[in-house]
Amino acid sequence: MAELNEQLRKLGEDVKAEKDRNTTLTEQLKERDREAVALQNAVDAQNQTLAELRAKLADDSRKLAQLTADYAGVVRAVKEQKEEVSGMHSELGLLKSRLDESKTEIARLEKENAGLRDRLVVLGDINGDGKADVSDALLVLEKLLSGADVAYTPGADANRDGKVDVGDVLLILNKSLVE
Ligand SMILES: [Ca+2]
Ligand SMILES: [Ca+2]
Repeated sequence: MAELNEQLRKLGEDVKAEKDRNTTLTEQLKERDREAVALQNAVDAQNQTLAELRAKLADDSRKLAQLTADYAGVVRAVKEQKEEVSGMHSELGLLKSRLDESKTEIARLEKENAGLRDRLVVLGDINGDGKADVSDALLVLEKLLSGADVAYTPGADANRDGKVDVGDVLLILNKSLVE
């Protein structure tokens, strides 16, 4: 009977020990669950951060693409402006040489024109009949004697000394006598 009691007591101890072990295991399992939840939360947070980073990267990529396109545009514009400046430069050179040619041509024409004018003016012809004779000499003389200012005309300045005076009258007379 004592032996049976002893066996029962041992069995009771074993059961208690097994219960304790189960309790410990349950606690450990609960702890594992808490850890798993915390881990899952950490993973979720990491995924959130990762998603934000990916979005930022995509945004930065778009900005970079835009900047690259803008830069390419600026490079093209500068190149075009350089070509434009170069074109304007050569056009300017062309215009300058044309201007020089025009100046030369104008000088030549003015000289030619002066020559033509000289040929048109019959020296000593005051009344405009195309020849210098006594009547012209008398006209100049009259004006000189009247004391009036004698207006300078290329025709009246027969000796071409820049003024109209008696010297021109004499020359006109001489010419009219010779012709
Ligand atoms: Ca005349
Ligand atoms: Ca004169």
